[in-house]
Amino acid sequence: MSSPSNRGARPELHGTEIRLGIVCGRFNDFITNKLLDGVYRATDKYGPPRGVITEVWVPGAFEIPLAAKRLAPTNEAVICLGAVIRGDTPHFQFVAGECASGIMAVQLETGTPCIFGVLTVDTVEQAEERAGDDETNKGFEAAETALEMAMLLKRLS
Ligand code: INI
Repeated sequence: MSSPSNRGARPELHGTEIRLGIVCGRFNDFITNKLLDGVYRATDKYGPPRGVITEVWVPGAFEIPLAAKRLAPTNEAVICLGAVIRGDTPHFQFVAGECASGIMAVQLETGTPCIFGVLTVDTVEQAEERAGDDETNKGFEAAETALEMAMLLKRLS
């Protein structure tokens, strides 16, 4: 229950019993591997154990929503990791936009939270800033969001 002093605060995360799936894009894998490290740092802290997490890889961000849709029915949250770097890629906006709207569509269709851990940035430097070795890593944050949403939906069911 929330009281005025803790209203809106993130609940304590208990991930031990959560069935978690991860979809990771291989494109720019020098970044997505670091996001994945961030996810596992979070799950090492809160659960679930690494051995029970389902991790799959897809070629790039554009393929993430379809794999997330396969994982959604058997998991309580799916973390989607990718790195779309504008650079001089003219179809950046198509890849990033379709990935984002596809992930949203999957979570609304399936009822399983699908977390947007996909970097959409202008430069490699910006991507590296968001994929560091601490708890500001976007993969770490995506895992926290996944656990919070899975816990919330369990409570509301
Ligand atoms: N995929 C990414 O994950 N990041 C990118 O930056 C990217 N760029 O720049 O093109 C990218 N393209 C591949 C795309 O996701 C698909 O794998 C490909 O178009 C085949 O469907």
